[in-house]
Amino acid sequence: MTGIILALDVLSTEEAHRVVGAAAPHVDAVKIGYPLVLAAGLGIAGELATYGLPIIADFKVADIPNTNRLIAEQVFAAGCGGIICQGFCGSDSVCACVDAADDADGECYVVCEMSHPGALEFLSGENAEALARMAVAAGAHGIIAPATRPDRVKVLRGIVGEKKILSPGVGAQGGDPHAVAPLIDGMIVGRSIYTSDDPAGAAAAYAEFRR
Ligand code: NUP
Repeated sequence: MTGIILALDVLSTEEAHRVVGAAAPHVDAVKIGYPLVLAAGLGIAGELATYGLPIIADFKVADIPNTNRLIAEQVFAAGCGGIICQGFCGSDSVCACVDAADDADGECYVVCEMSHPGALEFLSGENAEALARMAVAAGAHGIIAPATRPDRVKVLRGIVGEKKILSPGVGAQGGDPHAVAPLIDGMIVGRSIYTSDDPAGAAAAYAEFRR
């Protein structure tokens, strides 16, 4: 069983409020990223926080440690409770995000294996497993692993133990929520909720996976 994290990749403040206003009772957190923040500004994080749900910033931060820290500090100051960073820049870059998260009583999640087909070129297999080991050593609060490959989530779970696993890829990307739900802590769902004419109903359809 898992929580539902709404991936809010809509392109305006109005649309963001419309979808979150409808879906909020049926989800456990909201994930924002470049599409919405570039369209609406980072201030949207504070606005959405008023719905009472944790806001996770999916900026897949991937820079040198100093720049990562500056980015993460902005994210937490804006009202986010979590940040997603890439791991492939190395443990010092990840630690910069983890430290900023700890300072803000927030959480940092490290992308280990991505959900799309192209991830199999670089961001899977042994590379993903090394990233997961590093995320644990860096003190990250959790990792991102693909709902499109439950077998890989199982392998990564064996590495990260009790750390949280947030998993995108059900719905529009074709992942089976029943297969992945028992393996994860957060199911990230975007298009199948926010493109629906009835975002509340679409979010409620995932109720069986909430704990
Ligand atoms: O590996 C990843 N796959 C992925 O889809 C890592 C991610 N952070 N995401 C994000 O999850 C993606 O950017 C989008 O915001 C969300 C999935 O949305 P959807 O495919 O359910 O619409």
